[in-house]
Amino acid sequence: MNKITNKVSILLILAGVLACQPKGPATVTTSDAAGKVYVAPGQYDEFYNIVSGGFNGQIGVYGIPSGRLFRILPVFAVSPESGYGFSEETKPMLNTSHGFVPWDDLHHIALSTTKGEHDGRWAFANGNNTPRVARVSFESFRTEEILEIPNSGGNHSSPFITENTEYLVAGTRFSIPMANKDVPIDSYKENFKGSISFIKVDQESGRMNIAFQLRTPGFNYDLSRAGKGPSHGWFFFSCYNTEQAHTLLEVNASQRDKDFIMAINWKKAEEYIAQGKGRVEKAKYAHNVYDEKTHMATSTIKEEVVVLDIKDFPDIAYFIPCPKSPHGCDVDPSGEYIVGSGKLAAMMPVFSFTKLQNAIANKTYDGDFDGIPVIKYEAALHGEVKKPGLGPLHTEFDEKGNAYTSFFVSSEIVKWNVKTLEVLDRVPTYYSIGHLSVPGGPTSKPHGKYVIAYNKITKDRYLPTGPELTQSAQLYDISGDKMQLLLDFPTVGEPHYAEAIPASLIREKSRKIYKIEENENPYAAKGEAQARVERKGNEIHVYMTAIRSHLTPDNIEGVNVGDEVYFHVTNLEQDWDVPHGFAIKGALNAEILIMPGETQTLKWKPQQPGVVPFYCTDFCSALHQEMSGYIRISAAGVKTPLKFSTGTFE
Ligand code: K7E
Ligand code: CUA
Repeated sequence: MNKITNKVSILLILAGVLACQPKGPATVTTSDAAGKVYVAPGQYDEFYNIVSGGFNGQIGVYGIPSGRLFRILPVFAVSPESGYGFSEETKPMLNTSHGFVPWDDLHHIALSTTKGEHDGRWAFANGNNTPRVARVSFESFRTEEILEIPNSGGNHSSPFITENTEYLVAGTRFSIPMANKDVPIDSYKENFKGSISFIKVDQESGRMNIAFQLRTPGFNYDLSRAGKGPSHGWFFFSCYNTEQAHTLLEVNASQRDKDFIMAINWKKAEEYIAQGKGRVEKAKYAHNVYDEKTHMATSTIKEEVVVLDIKDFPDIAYFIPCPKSPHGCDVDPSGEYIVGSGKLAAMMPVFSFTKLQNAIANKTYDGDFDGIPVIKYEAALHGEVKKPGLGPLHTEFDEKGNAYTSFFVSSEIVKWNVKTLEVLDRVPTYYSIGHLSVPGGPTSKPHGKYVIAYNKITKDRYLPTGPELTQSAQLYDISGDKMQLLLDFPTVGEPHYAEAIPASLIREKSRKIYKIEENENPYAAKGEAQARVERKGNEIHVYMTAIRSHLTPDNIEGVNVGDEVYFHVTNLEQDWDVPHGFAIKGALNAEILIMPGETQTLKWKPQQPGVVPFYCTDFCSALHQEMSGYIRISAAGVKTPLKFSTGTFE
């Protein structure tokens, strides 16, 4: 195809965005559908839905089938609600080699698995913009760890996990010159490289560290899935821009008829690393860990990574041709089939792992790219799904051998059989679906029952709220032959990937309190007797306690303009669901919300003399409005004696 006709065909497909949208809003009124999503007051949902928030840098936790939002978990975003990223204890979580980065773009969720099945231990998520991965605990529903990824130009093909959560991968979306090399942009072909990090996960603690990085050819790495069952030991990555364009990618990265799926034999890579064949390179990246005992995060800057260049190790990597800028690259529950979703392709190829292995054994190659063998398309192909829809993005699977693919352009979910490749059903989405999720869909044992669509456009589905409308999800019943729309529910941020997991795997272990006797925060006051105020030069440390319904101390004097005041607030409660908050006028950060048994610290710099009130922000008891105090601020140099008390009153 020449450049012009190719351009035209792209425009035609893009025009389809308008042409193919379902006309008018579809409504669900049957009591049948309503009954299927109704969770009566006091009843629990069957699934947790762990949903990425995209550009809000957070994770939303919803109930399925009700669609109710339970919590927003800050991950790569500061949260004025909880004080995450504002309290002294949590600031280090957002440290990077660039300094404090309070925001990121969170696209993908990976729930930990054992033997390919959900185990309810952790959720992992990527930061797309300043490359990072995070681990969230399903005990505390908090971000416990963030690891920065060096040599990456945008952490999009991440995080995807192996069967037993041995590794998660972090592949760069944009290729870049490594080691911050200053080169002309038009030297892309020569100087720009890709990079895939393999992050080892400690099975006890969940702690992550970069075991090794693969240096790969310079193009864009979009998405990935690990093999499972027979294909355990392999990873598959969708690659686009194999044209290696560095400008107007819209056109220039859509030239080739086929891009690639990159198949990586990570067990082989692991062997080479064990044999010491990796090369140690300098790289600067932050590793941030939240300690449950001290209630404090620490940030460590690391200096090195071990690198394997895939072109020097011929049996690590293979390219499988895949039509037209593939986005999703999904592996079915059996581990035999790999689905490529070319955004601009009119069909979807399904590759066979067995055939891929045969092709490698017989060297059924179609030349090479940068020294990496290119497998003959037909040799790895199980078959093509014909005329499935327009703009395929992502595929999930049920427990019955069916696949569900999202189509952005034709705005629909299409159900098809993985073995026969026959299209079985299609339903419209409102509108322009991105990711989709079947509970357990990426695991070896899908839980099935529902498919949830995460849509990019909601116009006319909800009450308007100005130029910006809510993002949304839609829930479909997939228990029968035909998919049935049950529910629309708004989501916070822009949802990309999400996973749903049976509530039974998480519910029981959810943490209720932090035991006060186990609190190892060095600034804790573990009883009112320990509450005090200490001056250290111009630092004032207030060791404060909170219990219904007073703060100790609640009268403080002897602080001057120019001092830095640290309020270390310990919540002495040992009851579930009794947090206390702390806020003070003029603070340049936020409040802190302290869980039972926990200590958190808010820093405050008084700017002017006077008496300033502080108070609890969480309505904790009938006398919550009484839970307050005063701090007296004297002008710089005025010698007001340091004094603190609670309950002294004439
Ligand atoms: Cu939204 Cu996974 Cu970043 Cu597709 S990606 S939609
Ligand atoms: Cu404590 Cu309100």
